[in-house]
Amino acid sequence: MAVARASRAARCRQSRNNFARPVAGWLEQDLPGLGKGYKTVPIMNEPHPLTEAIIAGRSKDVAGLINQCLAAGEKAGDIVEKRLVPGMMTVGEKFKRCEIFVPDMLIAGRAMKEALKILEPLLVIAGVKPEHRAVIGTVEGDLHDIGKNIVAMMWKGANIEVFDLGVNVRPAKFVEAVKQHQPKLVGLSTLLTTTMPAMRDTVKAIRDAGLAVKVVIGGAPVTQEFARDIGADGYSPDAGSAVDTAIGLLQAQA
Ligand code: B1M
Repeated sequence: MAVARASRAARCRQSRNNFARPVAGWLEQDLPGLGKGYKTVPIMNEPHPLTEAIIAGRSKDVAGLINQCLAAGEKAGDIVEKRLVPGMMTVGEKFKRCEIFVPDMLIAGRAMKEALKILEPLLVIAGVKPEHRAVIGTVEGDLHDIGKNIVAMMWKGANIEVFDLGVNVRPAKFVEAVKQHQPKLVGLSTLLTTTMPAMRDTVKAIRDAGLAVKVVIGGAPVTQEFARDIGADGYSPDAGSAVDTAIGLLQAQA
């Protein structure tokens, strides 16, 4: 029994190491440091009960715990950044260490979405006419949308009308959406090292189509250096700074 468990964990570690390897050699060359796979965070020792609920995927506990945070005077944005996001980071670390598996990530993802659904109305200004427009999406091949959804929410809260194209978005679909909605800003998100080339392809497609938009990229594996390399106009490491980057680029265009 113990031998079977050990060999399962060993197989898991082997396959995850393979996954983390850079694609076709070019990333390692272009981005020293990415070869190790991913930015990582330590697992929290004593997480907040809300963070614990996210890690354990206890969706039904989320509303009550959020209300407790709000009653204690915490701001919605701080609850996202300080309570929820660290929970997902811990989930990622545990997955990488082969302590949990894809279904556990899915369940944690559901709890996170439940929490964001509750907090969204508090983050978005209601009834104010948006000053700017943006298109956002997760690039082709990538199904992760939690970070992208938080950025979309924060942008809406900063008075930007956001057209969210969802996940696994082809470069041509970004081009079509820009033609249709005429935004001044496009946001691209990716969580996988293997889909970073799709981000490059998307920026290229937007440039080749001659569209006058600023492109901001983000997501755990990407960096400022990568943004520069693929010809994006901006990079943000988190949703809070994605607002500053967006506003900076939009004002520079006005
Ligand atoms: Co996936 N997954 N996953 N996963 N998953 C990661 C990304 C991973 C790091 C886990 C790990 O190994 N430690 C790893 C990628 C490794 C790598 O690429 N080197 C991984 C893997 C391997 C996979 C699969 C391949 C697993 C498999 O099937 N064997 C598979 C791929 C599927 C696919 O996309 N084709 C997969 C699937 C999934 C689920 C579907 C189960 C689920 C996603 C649910 C969902 O999104 N609806 C899932 C989850 C939940 C995760 C982790 C645990 C959490 C992701 C998350 O929501 N983070 C993740 C580990 C991790 O992130 N540490 C992991 C919280 C979120 C708030 O952070 O998205 O980084 P993040 O967003 C931040 C910033 O990055 C930034 O702002 C956000 C808020 O501050 N940001 C932007 C993001 N986008 C931005 C855009 C901007 C600006 C800033 O401007 C436009």
